[in-house]
Amino acid sequence: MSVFYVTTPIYYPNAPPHIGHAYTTVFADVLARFHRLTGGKVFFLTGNDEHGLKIQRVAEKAGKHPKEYVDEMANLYREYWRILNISYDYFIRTTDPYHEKAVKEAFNYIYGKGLIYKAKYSGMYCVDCEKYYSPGEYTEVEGKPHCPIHNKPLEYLEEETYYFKLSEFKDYLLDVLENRDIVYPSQYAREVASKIRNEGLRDVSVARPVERVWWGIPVPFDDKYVIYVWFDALMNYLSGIGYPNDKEKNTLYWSNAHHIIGKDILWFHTAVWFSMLKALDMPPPRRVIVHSYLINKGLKIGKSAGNVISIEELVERYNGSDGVRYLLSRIFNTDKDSEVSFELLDSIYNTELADTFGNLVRRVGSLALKKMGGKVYKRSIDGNVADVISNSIGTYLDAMRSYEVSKALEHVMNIARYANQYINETKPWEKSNPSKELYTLLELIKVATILLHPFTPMASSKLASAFGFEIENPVNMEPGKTERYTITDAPILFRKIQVKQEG
Ligand code: ME8
Repeated sequence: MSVFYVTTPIYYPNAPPHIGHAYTTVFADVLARFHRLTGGKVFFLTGNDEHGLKIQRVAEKAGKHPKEYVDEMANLYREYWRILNISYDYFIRTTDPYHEKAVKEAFNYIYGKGLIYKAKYSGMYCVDCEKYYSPGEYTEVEGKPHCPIHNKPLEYLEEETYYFKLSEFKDYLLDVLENRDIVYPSQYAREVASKIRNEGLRDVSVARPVERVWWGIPVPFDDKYVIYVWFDALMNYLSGIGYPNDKEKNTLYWSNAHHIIGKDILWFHTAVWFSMLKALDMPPPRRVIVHSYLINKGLKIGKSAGNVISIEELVERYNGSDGVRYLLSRIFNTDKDSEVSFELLDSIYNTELADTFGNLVRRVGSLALKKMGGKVYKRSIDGNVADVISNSIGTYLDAMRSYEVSKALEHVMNIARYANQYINETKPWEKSNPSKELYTLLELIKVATILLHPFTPMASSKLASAFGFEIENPVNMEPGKTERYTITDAPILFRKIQVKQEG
C-alpha cells in the first residue's frame, strides 16, 4: 500500500482563517481524500503556529495570556475546518508538549554538531512575517524600510542571538534544488537557486532574547533565549509524525512527505527547512507543492490589505462546504495569481455545478423514477460511451497525480457535458422503456460522482445513496459493469444562485 503524507502550513492564529487559508487547506484535503479513495495509507497534518512576537502582541492586545488566546483560536480553527469538511488526521499545535520536546531535541542536536553559534544581529524585522529582512529584500517608503508583503514599516533590531550556519549548506541546497525533482512547479526551485547563486547564503538567527520575545520555546541550554518561531514551526512536520521517539512512524511517513504552501513562505520551506533537515541527518521532503496567491483587485488577499473574503460568506453563498471546495479547487493555480470575485465564483458554480452536473442528475433521476420505477438494470453500453468513461478516468487520474486539480475537474465536467448531449440526442423521455439510455446515463453519472468525491464528498455520498451505488476506487473502475441501479430520489444537489443583473 502506498503511503501519502500531506501537510498544510501551520497558520498563525492571530485572526480567524480566511479564503486564502481555506484555499491551501481544501487543496491538501482534496489530495488526502484522493489518495484514500485510490487505496493509499494517508496521514494529513494541519494545525496552528502559536509562538512568537506576533501572537504575544495580539494576545496582549486582547488582554489575555497567550496560552489562553491560542487555546481559543485552536478551537476556532478546528471549527472552520469542520465546516469545510477537512479530513485531517491530526491537528498540531506548537504549544503541545511533545512538539516542544522535539524542537528542543533538534536544536540541541544541531548545536552539538557545531552548526549553531552565538553572535550579534542587527538589522530589520517584520513581525507580520516573523522574518529578518536584509537590504535589497525590503522596499523603502519615504526613505524608511518597509515589508514588501505587508507594506508596513520594518522594526530595527540589535541583539545578541544564536545563529544557524545556513551558509554551510550552499552546495547541498543548490544540488537539491537543481537536480532533484522536489519543488513543484520547478520554476520555484529555479527561483530559490538563483537567489542563492546571486546573493549567496547568510547564516540565520534562530533565537530571540527573552526580554524581547518571551512567548516561545526556551533554548535548551540558555534560558535567556527562546527559539525563533520559524525553527519551531517547521519542526511540526516531523513532530506531527512522531519525531524523535516514534522512529517507525516517522520513517514511514517522511518517505513520502508532501508540503503544500503558498509562495510567500517558499524560502523557509526550501533554503531553511532543507538545511535544517540535512543538519538533522534527514532527507528533504518528497515534494513541496507551491501555489500562487488569491488576489482581489490586484492585491494579495489578506488581513493587512483589508480585502478578506470570509469562509462564512462562502459557505453561505455556495450552499455548504461542497460548493466552496469545488470552487476553490477549480480556481487553484500554482503558477499565476488568481483574481477572485463573487461574480467569477457565481458563474462557475451556476454553469458547472448547478446547470451541467446538478441538472443532469435531477433529470436522469426523475426519468428513472418515472419511467422505470427507480430500477435500472445492466444493459450493454455503446463503445464510444465506454471510451469516454475510460479516457476520462485516465486523464483525471493523471491530472490528480500531478496536482492539477482544476484540470481534473474539467475532465469530470466533460463527462457531464457528454451525458447532457447524450440525453438531448437520445430523448429517453419519449420512449416507453428507455432502460439502455438510462443505464448509460447512470454509468456516466456514477463515474463523474466518484471522481468528484475528493472535492464534493457530501454531495457525492448523498447521490451514491440516492441512486444506489458505492463510492469505489476509480483506478479499478470499468464501464458497463454495474449490475443495477436503485433510484430512490432525484436530489437537487446544487441549487442555482440567483445572480442580480446589473443596470
Ligand atoms: O506563514 N492566497 O502562516 P500564515 C493564497 N505560520 N494563499 C494564502 C493567502 C492568499 N491570499 N493568504 C494566506 C505562516 N494564504 C506560518 C507558516 S509553516 C511551518 C508556518 C495561505 O497564517 C498560504 O498557504 O501567514 C500561505 O502560505 C499561508 O496561508 C500563510 O499562513
